Amino acid sequence: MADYDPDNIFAKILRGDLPSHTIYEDESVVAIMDAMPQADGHALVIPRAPSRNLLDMDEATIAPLFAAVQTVARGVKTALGADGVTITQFNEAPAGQSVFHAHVHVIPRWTDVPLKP
Ligand code: DGP
Repeated sequence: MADYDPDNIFAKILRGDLPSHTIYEDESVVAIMDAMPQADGHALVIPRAPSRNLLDMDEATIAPLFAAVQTVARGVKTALGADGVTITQFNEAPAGQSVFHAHVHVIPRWTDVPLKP
């Protein structure tokens, strides 16, 4: 597996070197609005720990990350009156990953509304 690059975009956002719209944070994660949303309210939950993706993630990072994913998913579903929530997470470029700091997509969904391309 390729190495972790500490100058990736999400590492810069976590350090405060780049702006973002934060919707949730705790000691383990920061959740921000996605800059290229596939639906209204599309958020990203980003662990503060420097993992490249789920494949190299420390076990201690996984539980608080997915607890935060549940919190954010419940929050955006309620706040936006969504009918459901899609959770996605990509590992390495062939699987669709484009930013190489681990993150989980939380995408509110409405009946009969497709994702934006
Ligand atoms: P992926 O690596 O394919 O799981 O998706 C990365 C996501 O990150 C993609 O939906 C677009 C989003 N994104 C890329 N650059 C930025 C940025 O600078 N700020 C924010 N908020 N989102 C970004």
